[in-house]
Amino acid sequence: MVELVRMSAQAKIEEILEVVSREGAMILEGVLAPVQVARVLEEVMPYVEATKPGHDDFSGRHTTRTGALVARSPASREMIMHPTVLGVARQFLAPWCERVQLHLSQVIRIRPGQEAQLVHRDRWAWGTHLDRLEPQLNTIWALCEFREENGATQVVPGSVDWPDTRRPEPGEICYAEMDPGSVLIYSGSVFHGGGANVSAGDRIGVNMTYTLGWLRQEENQYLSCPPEIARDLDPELQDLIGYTLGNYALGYYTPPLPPGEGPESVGPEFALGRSVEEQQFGSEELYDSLTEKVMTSDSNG
Ligand SMILES: O=C(O)CCC(=O)C(=O)O
Ligand SMILES: [Fe+2]
Repeated sequence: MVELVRMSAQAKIEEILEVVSREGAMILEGVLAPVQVARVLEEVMPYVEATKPGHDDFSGRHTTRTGALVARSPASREMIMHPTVLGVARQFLAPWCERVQLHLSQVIRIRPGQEAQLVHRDRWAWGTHLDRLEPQLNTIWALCEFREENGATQVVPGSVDWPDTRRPEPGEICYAEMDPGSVLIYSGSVFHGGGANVSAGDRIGVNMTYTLGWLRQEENQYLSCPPEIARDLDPELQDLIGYTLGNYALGYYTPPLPPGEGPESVGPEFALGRSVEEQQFGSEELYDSLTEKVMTSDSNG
């Protein structure tokens, strides 16, 4: 029988990375205290209750998906910024980028009667264009008990190297059963999907995912968390949702003001009232990192 590796919240980032790289997924137990879980639920449930179910089989006709969590839920920001989880995301993605960004924030509520979701790879958000790199590191935080009966996430450990066309046999699938406050950590390459809910209650989890700073985000953070809201966030979270350059020449803008009244080509931090030196492109650090890479034969394959 296949099983997911489990570790306590005290596990080291390197230990978690080793398992996620090999198996594609693992469970970190007891990361949030019951009081934190209660705070997240209190903040998000009014939005969740008002959310209509999906319109197709993939999003789930008995599943609700509620986003913009950075803007809506201060408690959920602590999940995104959790030192171990964010540390895993940063290190997992580091070989393929200079900066990491939030890809999406979403409460997924699987309601009674929901059938199992198609087992898939989250990296298919970009189609099948990306090859030879890991574009994504994902989490699903349990806000209630996750059991096979109520739709605990189906996961296929070890499926990271499978061809896109392969589908798992029932015996290759296991279920991310966990208690509230635990978190499933999985890569964009592992096959997984929401489970069927044959119980009488809702399964409520929070999907927070991270991606390379140079890829398009699944949830458009500039619209879900516009500058007037983002300007009051912790600067590290501002950077993480995308209000910084993704690389030396990636993501600058020009405030469209009358002649001479604003700067030319600044980083998005400027839109949040953060002082940025007037600059055409990014920092010296990003320039140096880029020039070093293009000068070495390694990165040119
Ligand atoms: O809710 C879950 O357990 C997983 C959902 C999922 O994999 C997805 O919607 O991409
Ligand atoms: Fe998924």
